[in-house]
This record gives sequence, structure tokens and C-alpha cells, in this order.
Amino acid sequence: MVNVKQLAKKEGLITGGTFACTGCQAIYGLRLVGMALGKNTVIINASGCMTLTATHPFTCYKTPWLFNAIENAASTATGVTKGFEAQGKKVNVVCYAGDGSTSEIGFGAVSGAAYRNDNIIYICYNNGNYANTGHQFSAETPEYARTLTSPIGKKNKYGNLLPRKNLAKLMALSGAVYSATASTSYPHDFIAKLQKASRIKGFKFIDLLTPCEPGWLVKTNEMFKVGKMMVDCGMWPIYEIENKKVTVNIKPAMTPIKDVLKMQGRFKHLNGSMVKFIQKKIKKEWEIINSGKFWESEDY
Ligand SMILES: Cc1ncc(C[n+]2csc(CCOP(=O)(O)OP(=O)(O)O)c2C)c(N)n1
Ligand code: SF4
Ligand SMILES: [Mg+2]
Repeated sequence: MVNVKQLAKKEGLITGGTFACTGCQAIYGLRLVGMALGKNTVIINASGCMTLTATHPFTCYKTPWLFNAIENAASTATGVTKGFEAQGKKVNVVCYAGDGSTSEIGFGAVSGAAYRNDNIIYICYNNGNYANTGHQFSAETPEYARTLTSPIGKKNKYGNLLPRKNLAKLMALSGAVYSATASTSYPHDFIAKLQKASRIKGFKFIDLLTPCEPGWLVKTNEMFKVGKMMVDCGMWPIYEIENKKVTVNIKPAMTPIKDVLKMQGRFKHLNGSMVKFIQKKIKKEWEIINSGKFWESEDY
């Protein structure tokens, strides 16, 4: 368990003032990465919103930062980690890539690194959309959310009709020695997972929920709260998988999902019966998880 007093003394390894939106949870996630892992860390980034936080000649990071095309952050990380291994150096090689990059455009590279069990901590900061290019649908957009490319209209009243890819499970099955989900709204859990990952050799994966103000259409002052409520209502399960053994780290209070959906403009079109339908679905998934059949459940 992370010690709060010790944590408060840790440096975030990130300066104040970045080009990220106010309240952006993806940049807050990077602050937590710095607090958890310290200066002996190299960050490999894939094209996305976080890229704009370090554009030559400016950077807000006190750690090395390598920008990559959206497809290949994991491949670059493999090269970097192999280079350190050849020199006998132990450095935290961290990939910080968005959900569009991880689940779709760069999926081959991520899956290859997991398959080879390369010594990387791969974090997918998951805001459920291609934020940097205007909030298009990604394979991580939740079902029934509206995005720029899954708009609400006469032909489609429900937005995105596809369930999201379950990345933490996929990575565990692809060979990750450690695969977990986390939320920036539960920082202690995320930090503990990062510190655990840094002690394990091989490919480690964390699917990190990072609310996005213009993508989710949430009030700036509710960004932290919305991430917490997504966990508390059961929509974002928090768990870890080590060698196929699953541990649920936060048991959700199963608060009504209507409260968290109401906070997000991307779900504004959903009527009462749709909300009930989704609520039933989440309840059912948790019944499956709680009965010990984790691998048969779907994340929402
Ligand atoms: C091959 C390729 N396709 C599309 C783009 C354009 N592009 C740049 S950033 C971005 C969004 C990435 O989304 P995600 O990985 O979810 O990160 P986020 O923007 O949400 O931070 C896209 C589509 C690109 N750079 N390269
Ligand atoms: S668009 Fe979303 S992910 Fe991008 S900087 Fe703003 S809040 Fe962060
Ligand atoms: Mg994204």
C-alpha cells in the first residue's frame, strides 16, 4: 500500500503549465507516473494529445521523452529497453499511449511487445476517443456514447453500437506478465500498480481511465469526480491479472449509473429505458465477476 505522507513529498517530474486542457486526466496520469517511478524513467509517447505537451523546444517533463508515430511507440520502447539491457542499466521504460493508438492503429506493435515479453511498462491512457483529432470513435469508446464519428441522428439514436475492446484481458492473453486496469481518480491504486510493475521483469500493461473534458463533455471541476464515479458504479472495473490469476482491487459500491451518465454530455441522448438497459448489463457483468467467472465477463 502506498504511504500518503511519503507520497506527498514526491516530485511529480512535470512542471506547471502545459498545453493540455484544464482538468485533463491524461496529463495528471503522467504526474502520477513521475511520483511513482521517479527520475530513473524514460517515457515513450505515441501521437496523441500528450504529444503537444512536449514539442521542441519546449517540454514540461524532467524525464527523457521520446515522441513516436501513433503506430510504433511499443516498438521504439523495445529498442530502448534492449539498449539499456545491453548496457547493464536498469531504467523504467514507460510507454504512454492513447486508446486509439493502443487498441487500433498501434495494436500490432503493442501485441508484439507483449508476445515477446519485452521489459516495458505500457500505459494506455484511455479517454475513449481519438481526442487530439477532434474526438472520433475508437475501439475504446463505450457502447452508446456519442462521438464525432458516431453522432446522434435520425438513423442512429444511440451513438456507438460496438462494445469496447477489453485491453487488459487482451494483453494478459497476449503474454503480459502483469496486466491491470486503473483510474486517475484512484491515484493510490495506480501508483501501487506502477511500483509493482517496476519490480517485475517483462511486459506490464495498465489500462488507465483518463476522463477528457471536451470528449466526454464534462464540467472541468467534475473531471476527477467523474472518473471516480465510473469506478464506483461498476462501469470501469479495477483489477489486475498476474499469470492469469485475477484480483479485483476495488469492489465497486454499485452506485446507480444514471448519476455518472448525467454528468457526461456524450450520453445525453440516452432515455430512461436505455439507462435501465445499460444498468442491467453492468449488474449482470458484476454477477459474473463475483461468481468467479471473470474470464466470461465483458468490461462495459
Ligand atoms: C497513421 C496515423 N493515422 C492518424 C493520425 C492522426 N492522429 C494523430 S493524434 C490522433 C489521435 C490519437 O488518439 P489516441 O491514441 O486515443 O490519443 P488521444 O488523442 O486521445 O490523446 C490521430 C488519429 C496519425 N498521426 N497517424
Ligand atoms: S482533449 Fe482530452 S485528452 Fe486531450 S488534452 Fe484535452 S482533456 Fe486531455
Ligand atoms: Mg484517446
